[in-house]
Amino acid sequence: MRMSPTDLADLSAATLTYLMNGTTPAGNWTGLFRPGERVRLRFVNGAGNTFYDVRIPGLKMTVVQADGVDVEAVSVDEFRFGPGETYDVIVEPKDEAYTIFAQSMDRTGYARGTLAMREGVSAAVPELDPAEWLTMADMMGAMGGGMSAGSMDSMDHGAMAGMNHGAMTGMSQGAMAGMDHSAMAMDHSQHGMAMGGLVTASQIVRHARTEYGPSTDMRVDMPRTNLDDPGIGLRNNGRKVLTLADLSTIGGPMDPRGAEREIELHLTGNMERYAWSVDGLEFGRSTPVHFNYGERLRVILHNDTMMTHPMHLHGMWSELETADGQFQARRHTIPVQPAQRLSFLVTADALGRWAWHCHLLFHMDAGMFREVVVT
Ligand SMILES: [Cu+2]
Repeated sequence: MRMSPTDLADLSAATLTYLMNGTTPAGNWTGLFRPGERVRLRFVNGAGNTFYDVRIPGLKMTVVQADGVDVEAVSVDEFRFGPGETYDVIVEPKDEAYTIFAQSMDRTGYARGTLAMREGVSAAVPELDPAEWLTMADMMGAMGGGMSAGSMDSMDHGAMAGMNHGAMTGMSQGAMAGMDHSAMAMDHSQHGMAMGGLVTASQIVRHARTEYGPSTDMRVDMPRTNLDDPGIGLRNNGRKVLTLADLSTIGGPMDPRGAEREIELHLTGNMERYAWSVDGLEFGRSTPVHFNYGERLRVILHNDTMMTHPMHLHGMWSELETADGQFQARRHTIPVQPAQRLSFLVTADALGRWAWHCHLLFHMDAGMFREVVVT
């Protein structure tokens, strides 16, 4: 947990200018529509390293495709997407102009354009939402969803020496209700509270270097498995925000077979070193993952970090399922949230060597990348 709860993105607007179709917010890219038209907008996150939260104030967006695959229509006010992800939405504009607003996940800036009946008109541009700090659920998974402030009093304050109590005020109080005291038993001999000021807990075990190596500084032993969390900064904003649980690919899975085999991989990192890896191994130290040609397999991704990683498997579809194995959606890029564990089925129908990586390119470049070989 050696990570700041405000560490929401690798790069901010201090470094980046956010663009829509290559145009700055001031440049105001404008798409035209005729009165009465229904308009299909294809949003492609072509950023190198930025998650965007997209909305068009005044318009409902009906999501009809994810990653180019038809889904059951779902009406939302907003969606979050990471590099590589694609959403198609249908809107029915009635006013003269609407702002297409895509704020970065860390709330330091935005890309912006206009949907208008004619050139030269624009609508109000919203303020950036306040940045929310990562919560217990983001950092500790399932157990993080159950802490109460009162329970904090019963903890050994000695173990909390050095903790920045001010940091607690930034945490979600809702997320702290109903903590299981038994689960909170802390191994005081192991946890040093060296990080930026939040409580530690039993299910985050910092493994010895001999076990996980210098590329991994934390592990989540009780991950979240629900798919209906819109993510940090979007949970209680009064808008209907798309989640993975809302996606249902029309026609169901491409292959009716259940999984014949399972592969589990952990998404790992070390925030102090800025290291990103899979199972604690950067690409350069890893060996390929092997799929048997023609097999149907379940891939389990377990995020041991506090960032969301849009995981992109080349060559074959990733068919996302719920925690109890119900088919959800066919994707080529699946965002895995902090402390989340999810799974998808793959039919290994493409012989050869394929890339599989986090689509945040700084993470990919640092080593959160594996080769898949299908033979
Ligand atoms: Cu990543």
